[in-house]
Amino acid sequence: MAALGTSSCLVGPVPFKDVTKDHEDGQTVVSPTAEHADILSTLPSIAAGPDLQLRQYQGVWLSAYMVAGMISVQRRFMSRPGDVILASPPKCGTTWLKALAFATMARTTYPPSDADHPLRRLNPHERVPFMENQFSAGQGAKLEALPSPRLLHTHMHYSMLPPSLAGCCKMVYVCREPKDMLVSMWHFFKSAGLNLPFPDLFELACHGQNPYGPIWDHVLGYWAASTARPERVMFLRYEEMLADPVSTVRQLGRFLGVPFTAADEAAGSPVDIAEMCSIDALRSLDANKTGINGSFIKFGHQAFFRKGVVGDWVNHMTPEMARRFDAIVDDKLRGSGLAFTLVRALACQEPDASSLPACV
Ligand code: PAP
Repeated sequence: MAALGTSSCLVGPVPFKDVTKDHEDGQTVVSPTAEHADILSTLPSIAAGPDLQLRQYQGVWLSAYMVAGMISVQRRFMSRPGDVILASPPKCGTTWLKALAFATMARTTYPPSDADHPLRRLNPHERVPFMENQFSAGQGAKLEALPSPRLLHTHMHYSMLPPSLAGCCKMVYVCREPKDMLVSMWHFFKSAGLNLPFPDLFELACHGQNPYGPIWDHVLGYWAASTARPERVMFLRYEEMLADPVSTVRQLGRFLGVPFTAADEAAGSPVDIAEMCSIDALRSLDANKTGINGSFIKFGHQAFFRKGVVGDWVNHMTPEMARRFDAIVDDKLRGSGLAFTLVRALACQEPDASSLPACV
């Protein structure tokens, strides 16, 4: 592990867990759910199964716990020049993107060949903090402890971001074919013991009421931002990443201002990073086989590494369900220039990079 001393002399990104453990102060903080109880009590609410109540905040369906964290992000998060924000709807490749972006940005301090690379000893979520979750847990101030450039993550819709963040940070967004996202979400909740039958989750999603939904609003917000300001917002798709992870690593390097040099290429650096971050490599690590993530709902680290394929929805939806959901999504995306049409054809096939033109 790199020597950590005081965080002020570090150059980021550094693993969040390495820094914050020096800043544990045992202080009791007011829970954001209590702090924002007046707002929470006024929000429309629905039950997503017996175990999960969702509130509608700024048009988005969320647990009260997450709403509280997002309000705190909106009011308190101080962005800094150089911050890099990874953004995504849930279950669309966040964990993988965290691993790839960290390994790419920090490769001078932590070469992929390093046996003690943070990726080999920490779960990706312990390296790159989930902002609203930190705030929900009353620990938003810990983000201040991270040296610049900070690498942070959010599931917030683009429209919810504090203006300072949307205005000055580089953002990398990843989305995924929505049916696969839903299936992944269902398995994830199930792994934590939540009772949410798949048909119920599906029905909620058709009405835009799944957790973090409507999914189309999430995707369209970042899509519009990336087309308006491509130098600020990079738009990735999980299926494209799967088809060619090495190209994704190179793209990330260019976008984040740390392009791979000819010497890096000769040394195999992009290939090494892609291999180190592959689902098989990550899921085989002790750090990802054991441990718990999450404060409100607790998820085992292993639950973040399930199948990692395109088209698993065919094992959970009837053709009629798929047609209905596709039609809803197509209708919402119409005219935006973004579609999931080609990705759908890849159901349960190994994706082929040549068959996936960008964002069609
Ligand atoms: P999060 O939003 O809770 O952080 P996220 O990481 O976005 O979850 O999504 C998890 C999905 O990414 C899982 O998909 P599945 O359920 O369809 O299998 C998980 O398997 C997949 N995943 C995790 N790591 C990788 C990886 N290195 N390569 C490819 N897919 C991955």
